Amino acid sequence: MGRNFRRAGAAVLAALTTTALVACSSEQAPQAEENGGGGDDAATETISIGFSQVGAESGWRAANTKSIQDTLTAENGFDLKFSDAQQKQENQIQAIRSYIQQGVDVIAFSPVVETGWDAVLEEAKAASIPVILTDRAVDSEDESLYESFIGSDFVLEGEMAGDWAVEQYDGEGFKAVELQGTTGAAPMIDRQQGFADAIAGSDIEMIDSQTGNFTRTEGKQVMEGFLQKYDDIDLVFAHNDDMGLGAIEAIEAAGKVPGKDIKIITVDAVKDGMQALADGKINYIVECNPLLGPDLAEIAKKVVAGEEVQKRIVVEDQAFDQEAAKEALPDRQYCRARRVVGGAARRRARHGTGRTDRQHGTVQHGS
Ligand code: GYE
Repeated sequence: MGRNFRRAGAAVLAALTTTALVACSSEQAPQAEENGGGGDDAATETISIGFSQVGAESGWRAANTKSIQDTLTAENGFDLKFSDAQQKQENQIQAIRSYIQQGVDVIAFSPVVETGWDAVLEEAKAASIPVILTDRAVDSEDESLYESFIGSDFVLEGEMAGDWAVEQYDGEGFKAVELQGTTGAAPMIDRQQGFADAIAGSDIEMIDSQTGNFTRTEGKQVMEGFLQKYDDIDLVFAHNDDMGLGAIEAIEAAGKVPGKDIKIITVDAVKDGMQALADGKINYIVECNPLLGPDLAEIAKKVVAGEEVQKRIVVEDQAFDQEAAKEALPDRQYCRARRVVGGAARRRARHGTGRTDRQHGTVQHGS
């Protein structure tokens, strides 16, 4: 249902005009300029916001946490209460309940898994506290339980990874394995689906798939198991860079050359992943932008002001091969202009353009 919602939401948004936003790196978030400024703006009242983060499982998560903490500052008009759920849904539910009790103005969270949120979201609704989802989706059928969902299109990310695999390797009878993200998490479910859809019809065969929980350690362990079980793996699709980096260690320990004997495709494009790509140990990375703080700040302000907000804000991602990674690396700080656009419009645009346009299209990295 979560995915159905995302599709439906995307269709609704297809009519919306593309909005250009600037998501600049942590040192200077756009909200600071728009809202921090003078301080004598009588309309500016501090917004208390409770944020329940998934955990600290990956480089992506660290960048996401930093973006939120750097943006939702007192200077920008926020009183941020932040908690780390250590990848446990019960911790998130507890944190949300405590924010309800404290009577915060807004609750935001990145749901570790898709299912099981209705009860606590209904409690927030009963207390008239608006909820904003960031990064990951919930599968609630009642869309009135939250105001907006800000995050990437994970199905599309999986498709972009799979499309590239097919372009590069179809016809070679490749055997692939998959390192999945956290079981039941939206990016795990969607990236798996997108990749599977993209390779269907090619001769790339997915021979095994297991969760590495989005961490480097577990990615390494799962890859070690795969390497013991199969001696003919050609390709790894890891649902994030960290698991791909763990897989590199396992492959090297097994006396094989990552990026050559065994090709690796990952998602995220955090700095360590990009370095491994530039070094030729990873072959391709689909980006997932973690800088959601500015969008969250903007939506929270609008919600508190009683303004209408978009139900679905899709963050646009690009992808990198080795050359692109080398170019982007020197000054890569996740600072760039990016566009926020309804998913369906984007999907249409994507199908109307080639891979090159998609890769180097409207989004720019660097500086
Ligand atoms: O890809 C992974 C992180 O939810 C998009 O979570 C996020 C994912 C990201 O642990 O590295």
